Amino acid sequence: AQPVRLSEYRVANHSVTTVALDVALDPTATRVNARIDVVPHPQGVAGAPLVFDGDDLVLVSLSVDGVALPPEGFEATPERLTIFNPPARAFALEIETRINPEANTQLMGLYRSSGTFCTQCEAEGFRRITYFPDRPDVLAVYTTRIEADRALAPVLLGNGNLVETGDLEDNRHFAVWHDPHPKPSYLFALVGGDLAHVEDHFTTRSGREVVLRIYVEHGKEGRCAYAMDALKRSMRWDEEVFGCEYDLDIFMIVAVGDFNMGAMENKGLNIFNDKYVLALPDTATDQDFAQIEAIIAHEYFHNWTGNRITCRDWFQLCLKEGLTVFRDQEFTSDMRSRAVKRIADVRLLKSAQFSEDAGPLAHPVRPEIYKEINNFYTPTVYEKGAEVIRVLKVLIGAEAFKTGLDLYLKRHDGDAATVEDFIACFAEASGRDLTQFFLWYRQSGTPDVSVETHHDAVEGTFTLDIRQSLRPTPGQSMKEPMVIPLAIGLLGEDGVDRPLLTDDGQQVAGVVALNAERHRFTFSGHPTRPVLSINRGFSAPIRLKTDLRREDLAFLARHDSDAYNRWQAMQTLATQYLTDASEAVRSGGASPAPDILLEAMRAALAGSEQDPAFAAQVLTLPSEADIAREIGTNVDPSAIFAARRALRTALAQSLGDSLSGLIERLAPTSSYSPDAISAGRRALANVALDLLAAAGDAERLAAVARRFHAADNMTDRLAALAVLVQHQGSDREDALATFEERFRTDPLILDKWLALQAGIPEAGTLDRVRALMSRPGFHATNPNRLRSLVGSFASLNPTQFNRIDGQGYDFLAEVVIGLDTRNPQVAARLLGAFKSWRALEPARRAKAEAALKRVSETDGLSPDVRDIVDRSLA
Ligand code: HT7
Ligand code: ZN
Repeated sequence: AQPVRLSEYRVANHSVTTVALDVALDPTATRVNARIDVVPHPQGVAGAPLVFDGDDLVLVSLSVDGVALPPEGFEATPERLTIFNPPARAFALEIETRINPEANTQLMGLYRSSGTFCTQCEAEGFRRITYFPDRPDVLAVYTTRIEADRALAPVLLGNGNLVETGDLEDNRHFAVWHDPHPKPSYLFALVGGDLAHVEDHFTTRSGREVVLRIYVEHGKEGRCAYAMDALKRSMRWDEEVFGCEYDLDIFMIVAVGDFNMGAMENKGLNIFNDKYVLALPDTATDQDFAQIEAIIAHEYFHNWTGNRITCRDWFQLCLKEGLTVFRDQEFTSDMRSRAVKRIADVRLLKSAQFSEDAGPLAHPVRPEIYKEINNFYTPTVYEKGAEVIRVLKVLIGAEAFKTGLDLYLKRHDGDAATVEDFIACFAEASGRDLTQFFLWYRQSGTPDVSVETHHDAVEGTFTLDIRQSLRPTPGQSMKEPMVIPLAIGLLGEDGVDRPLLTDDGQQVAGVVALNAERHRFTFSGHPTRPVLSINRGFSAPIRLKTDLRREDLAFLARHDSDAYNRWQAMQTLATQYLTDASEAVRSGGASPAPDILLEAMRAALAGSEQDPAFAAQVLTLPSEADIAREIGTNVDPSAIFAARRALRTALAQSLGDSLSGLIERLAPTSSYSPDAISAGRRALANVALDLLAAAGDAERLAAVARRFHAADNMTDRLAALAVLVQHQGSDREDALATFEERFRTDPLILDKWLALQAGIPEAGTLDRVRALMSRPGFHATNPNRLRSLVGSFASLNPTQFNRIDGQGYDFLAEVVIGLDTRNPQVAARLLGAFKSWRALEPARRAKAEAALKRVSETDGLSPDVRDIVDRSLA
């Protein structure tokens, strides 16, 4: 495939004002009649042929203004419709195509999920329904008429408001939906099937009565209450915080079981992976509840940031995704704990995005070239895209940020906008030149920032010498210094923040901004050495190195007024210890003593009941992947695992009594509720349980098994099972069998069971995963099943995916090759698990490279997998 370049953007030669679709649903031969009102674009090339996109389409008929086009007047291939001499005025194009939803295993365009007809059009799926200028800057008003056999599809849903329904001959019926808001084709959706629904209502602040409906498989209606409540809270919050009001008479969510991603924000008709809708205490964990709340909010918030204001082209993807992630993060912070949310977001950013930025798949938040757009729905576009907006907020201040955002929402309503349009609003609101800030969108890679401190007791000054650098990344060998705001504090011996005074005695706010490679900041009024707290709240997405001593980190973990940095200090302390210990395992040297870390953990444990959700984060050690990222090169996953296991054992031995006491005190006194406070208590108890069992003591494991059997909710049941599966010789097989038996008819719940087994850090796991793949109930084409089993194995089980014999890599390559012909999007995502292969030690690196080459040498790869494998090997 030829690359697409941002620099080559041109307006479409033909735009579209209205679309009337008439879709007669049939499992294998759906007929689509599209009447498309076309106008030559005033800025397009006059007299240019009309070229519409297609993908796997069969043309049945074609006419212009009601007159069939002669065969010499056009060319129709499955991928393109070209009309050689279209009228130089507005005209109506009528196109009939025939498609086969049943055979659509890519899950893009119109397909069937457990018998339900549904669509997925982002990014380029509409062209699999009809020929169209399938690009986000072509905005049109859509009317959709859907007809189907009533028994097959009693429910027929489309975008916008329902305007007509009726019966037809032969037990068929129809529905007509009209969406008055001009939209790009990627926001088109329709659904037809035999679905149940739950209904509620919302009155907007200007008095619009909105019907809310969630459609699910029959029998699942009882699992929708939490999602519905999250939707209503999202609608209210968006009005209150961003001034965004809903704009149709109905808002619908449809949950389906076969879905390539999490959910999709189609106008008025969101389609969701059922994993992110269905939840009851007995079927969903606290984490599932939190994710459902966040994803419902995210998709709803797209109604303004994405739908009312859409993207000019796919290079601008972060404009809707980064901003909408920023908005959903703010929502969760308001609904739950801001500090805990920040920690969770930074954990995700570091694990998913920093690793992407450090490897062969690194790309800017706004890419400038792509071959397959589906491969750019990445942590960089989403999570770093949100982070960059947070940097902007810190830089210009909350007030100017709000003014800028209000301006953006007003000025660009109805537009297909660019990142430049967005930033211009903040430049105007703040009166600042944001040219250098724009580098956050253009330069890939994570900035390295190093801080050296110097205390002069005689002068009473404390000096920070700060340096920034940015490593080369694919396609970008030279980098420019970025603007980096660092929130800081200086703590006295009493643990209290001292005033920040410059060397001439002026008090400054708590942020210093870098804009050059080196900076020196001197603070006065420090006869004794203060302890530096820097990058508070993770004010910039950077990799930070400081000269803080371990004692300083332990001090910050106890006293920092910034909760995020209290957590970060403990993480840094543990990461430093674990990187040293991993090196010791590798070299056969003596492991360092973990005394300071043990003491810091003991102190954290002592105060943990004041804020259990926060303490649960503090007591969670860095993951193996976190340590690998810190080590950076020549990584040996087995050594990391051994070092981490030894530390966990030491913690279990040293803190055992305190951990058991804590678990007892946190025992629930009332029935399960998914609220954040109760979830925080469960999280802390389960972190303590996991640590306590780490030494593998038989009695403690037996207690975990009892907890598993006694659990009255999925959070505690799964947490206990997760502990058991990590320990050979425990009751794990028995517990796994009990779980399977109890939930065997519920694939979504069995996904959790699959994921836990895929994560077992033992040599037998690969065989176990293979065996699980071939059990009768495992549908190897369903994305949720694949992600739970294969995705978890490749991404969450470092020792087994990175087996020294290379069999973990071979397995993934084999799955990807097999899946690619059916579902390239999911195959390409799974292949992304190789993203850190170059950081491995030589033996594993060679095996990983061989597996990637095997994929690369496979004939007939999809553009999706070809793109990932080529970039991975480049
Ligand atoms: N905007 C959506 C992203 C998306 C997607 C969703 C489902 C299947 C395929 C997809 N391709 C792109 C979801 C979101 O970010 O809100
Ligand atoms: Zn989104």
